Amino acid sequence: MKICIIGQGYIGLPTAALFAKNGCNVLGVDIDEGIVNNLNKGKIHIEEPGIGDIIKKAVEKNVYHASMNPEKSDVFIITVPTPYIKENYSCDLSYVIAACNEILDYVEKGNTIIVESTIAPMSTDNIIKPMFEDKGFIIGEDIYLAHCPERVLPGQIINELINNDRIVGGITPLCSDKAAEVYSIFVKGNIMKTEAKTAELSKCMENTFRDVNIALANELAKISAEIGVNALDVIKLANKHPRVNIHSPGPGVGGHCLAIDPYFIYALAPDTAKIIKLARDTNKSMPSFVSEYVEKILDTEKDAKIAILGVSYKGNTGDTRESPAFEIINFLKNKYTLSIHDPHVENDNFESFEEATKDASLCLILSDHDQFKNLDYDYIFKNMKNPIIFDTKNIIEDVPNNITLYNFGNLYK
Ligand code: SAJ
Repeated sequence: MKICIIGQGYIGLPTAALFAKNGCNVLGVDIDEGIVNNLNKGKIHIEEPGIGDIIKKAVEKNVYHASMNPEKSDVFIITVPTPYIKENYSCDLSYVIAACNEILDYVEKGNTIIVESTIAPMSTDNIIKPMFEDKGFIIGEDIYLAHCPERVLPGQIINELINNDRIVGGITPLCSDKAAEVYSIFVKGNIMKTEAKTAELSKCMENTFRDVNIALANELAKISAEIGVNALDVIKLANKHPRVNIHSPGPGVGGHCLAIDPYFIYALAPDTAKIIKLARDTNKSMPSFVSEYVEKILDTEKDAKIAILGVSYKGNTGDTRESPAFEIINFLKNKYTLSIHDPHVENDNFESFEEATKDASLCLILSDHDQFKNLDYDYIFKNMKNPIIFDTKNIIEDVPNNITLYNFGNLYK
């Protein structure tokens, strides 16, 4: 089976890798020439365990190659980004539409077309389906169209692509059957067939569920700071209830999914989606909440140096999309000297851990990288001007007596 995957990013590339590993001939299409050239040499551009080896072997065996243009294939899968439009919060389908236009000349009778990108409910029915109908195809008879959202967690993509249950939302039942056949090539989880619009809303709601729950945890952190209670203890204790699972407060919600997908629902029903919007607003307020506490912690020390530890939104990855760290940096950069260190993100302006912490009055942890979980406290004590740590990711349990630790458990101090 020949599979053409448009978009070789965080989802498209691992998906391509698994199809290539499981007997398919895969063409990975991307608009970035540098990425395409590197992929054809077996070099990947994302930090994700397991993918590099599979792609390298697939290139050697000639079952994977990358290109800037699609080719005739049995299956086309679209995995391009879907940002939101800032003015009205609606789903920006421009990359998906461009990808559909790109493949239109290559689609033939019998082909299956799958959109994996997260899209607002009704997008497949109202916008994507007509594009193929205008070309003369009858959906469900000539070609098969489905929305099949991915549900994988970066850092564990290979395992989750194989083992997670998969939603397959066809325009017709036959479209669902055809898409399910495609995923059965490597998916070991259940493949659940439904309508496209149900698949679309399910995916958006999964991420909204998490965003709303994180907002609740963030609200708890703010309430606790206000009334003088340890929020982290509250979470630990409340979560001993068998049906309670309060999430973790943090510096804000990053990534290309949780920080965006809830808006797709809000844009469709703004008067009704009240909790969804409030949760977004609460999570978006966390960078300023954290920055205000930094000012309180540093009190009178106006030109202090702060070591920013981590800018990626997710621990142990270099993924900085929608990371709240940048907003915090923007808040603080005019008042303090900032020195940024992130072992997973390449940036000429970033510094080593040693340089960043030298003479700093505060270590501000904004990413939950393993490197920050067990810091060398003796070194920090000697290297910093004032050995104070503000851990916004709840990753440090305890510190020696000569170090001051702030987290969401003691902001009222
Ligand atoms: N976060 C908190 N508190 C928490 C949990 C997370 O503040 O208790 C923050 C993280 O620090 C991060 C953000 O939320 O900034 C999002 O991180 P995440 O690890 O929860 O999720 P993503 O965005 O990397 O991946 C999500 C996943 N969806 C769900 O867990 C419902 C993933 O399964 C989806 O495939 C992915 O979105 C996607 O592509 O939609």
